[in-house]
This record gives sequence, C-alpha cells and structure tokens, in this order.
Amino acid sequence: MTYECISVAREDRVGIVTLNRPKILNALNLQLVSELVHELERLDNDPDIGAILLTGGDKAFAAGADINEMAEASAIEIMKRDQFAVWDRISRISKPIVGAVSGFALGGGCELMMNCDIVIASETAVIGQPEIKLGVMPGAGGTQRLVRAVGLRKAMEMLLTGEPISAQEALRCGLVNRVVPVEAYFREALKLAKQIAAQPPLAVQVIKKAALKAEDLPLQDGMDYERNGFYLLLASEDRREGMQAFLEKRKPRFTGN
Ligand code: DAK
Repeated sequence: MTYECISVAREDRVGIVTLNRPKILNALNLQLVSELVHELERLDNDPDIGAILLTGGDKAFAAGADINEMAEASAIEIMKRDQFAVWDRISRISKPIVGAVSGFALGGGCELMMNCDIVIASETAVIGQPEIKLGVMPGAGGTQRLVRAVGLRKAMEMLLTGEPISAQEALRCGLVNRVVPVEAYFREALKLAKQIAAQPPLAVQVIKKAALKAEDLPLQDGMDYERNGFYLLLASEDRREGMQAFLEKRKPRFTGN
C-alpha cells in the first residue's frame, strides 16, 4: 500500500506512522486522515505488531484540520462526508499508540495527540485548541478529552482563548507524559513503544481497554469490567508462560495466545 500523506515503517514489533505534509505543517486533510485510519487499522490487525508509534515532524506534529479544505465546505457537505466516523475509528484502535510530538499540535492535531495513549513531547511542542479564533469549535473530541485530561478550568481557558500552551505547561497539567529535548523525543517514544510491544499482547490490549473505560464508567462498573478482563487473561497461554517463566527464573516467551 502506498500513501501520499503519511509514511510508514516498522522496527521490531512497533509500527511507525509519520504524518507527512511538512509544507503545510501536517495539516490534516481528508486524504491524510483516511490514510491514517487505514494504516492504524492495518497495524491493529497485524499480529506481528505490538504497539504503534504516531509522529509528525520536528516543526509540527499537526497544525490542525486543513483550513483550505474546511473554508468553503458547507455544514451539509461536512455532515455528508461523515468525517466524525473516521475519527471515531481512530479512538477504537485496540493496540497502544505512543505519540511522539514536536512543534505544533493544534486543533485536530491536539485532538489526534489526545487519542494517543502515552505522549512523549519535545520541549518545542506548542499545544492548543485554536478553533475559536476561526469562529468554530473543536469537532473531534477537543472539548471532551481536554477537560478529562487537564480538568475543567485549564481546558476552559485553552478552549475559550484559543491560546496554546508550552510543552512544560502540558507536562504540568498532565496532557503529556514526558518532555525531552527535540533531538530525543522520537528515540524516547520508540524506546517506550518497543518496551510495550514486548509485553504479552492480550494483556496489553485488555489493560488499554479497561483503563479507557475508567473515563466513562462509575467506579464499581469499572471494577466489574476490570474483573472480567482479569478472568479472561487467566485463561490465556501467556499467563501460564509468564508465571512459569518467573518460577523458572527465565525470560518469558509470549505468543499472544
Ligand atoms: N491548514 C492549512 N494550512 C495550514 C494550516 C492548517 N491548519 N496550518 C498551517 N498551514 C500552512 C500555512 O498556511 C502556510 O502555508 P503557505 O503560506 O506556506 O502556503 C504553511 O502551513 C506554514 O505556516 P505558517 O507560515 O503560518 O507558519 P508559522 O510558523 O508562521 O505559524 C502556525 C504556524 C501553526 C501558528 C500557523 O500556521 C497557524 O496558526 N495555523 C493554523 C492553526 C489552526 O488554526 N489550527 C486549527 C484548525 S481548525 C472535524 C475534525 C477536526 C476538526 C474539525 C472538524 N470533524 C471530524 C468534522 C479540527 C479543526 C481544526 O483543527
């Protein structure tokens, strides 16, 4: 499969997806989003892949939806394109996505970043939801995920002023996991993705799903959900192998079964 707006690679058990429209700061046009979803789903279905690394360039992760494409589109056209459906598919990827984010992560770029499960940012990252300055509002989960990530007050300020925050501020308010020099963000994110990709695949996916449920479910319902996942993993071969390897003082060989 050849793509025009993204590039793909793999290292060990990590699928690496790079947004690749550098001339316009990786603005997310329809084609890019559709290629991205296609590749993420392909990696999600590939048993040789254990984790996904999503990145852009040093100057921009993504500066938002492509304004050229949005400027003339009518509400009905956008509704008919059903752009939301494609974004929903990104949030249903079951393997962990590690974001390696540098430079601008604005609007849809910030929303895409918030779909990553773990984010390693470069110290040059500039993160925000500037849609209000264009007379619109976030359309791919920005108001909902930002509030959950940083709390209502901080999110309100960002959403209502449209002003971005620095990488360090994003770290302080829990929007990214780690901030490192620009030369190191990709390498650090890849290292982390490889570490996750070496874990037993079933446990990785069940844990990701359960942790995401914590944002939606009341505590007791979340606990019940977690318990069912626990029972499920007890039935896996990797559980037997993991525990046996511990007792035999050797490295486990996980198969994903
Ligand atoms: N769209 C199109 N082109 C963009 C762009 C964007 N979002 N961002 C930057 N570019 C282009 C610039 O026009 C410029 O092109 P040329 O003039 O060279 O042809 C080139 O990238 C370099 O940008 P600048 O010259 O402006 O570079 P600077 O370093 O001076 O400034 C900047 C960088 C990121 C501060 C600035 O470019 C900027 O403010 N960009 C716009 C940021 C923005 O407002 N983003 C939010 C867009 S709204 C939805 C899902 C999602 C969304 C909506 C609906 N559905 C599911 C329906 C999301 C909406 C948004 O993201």
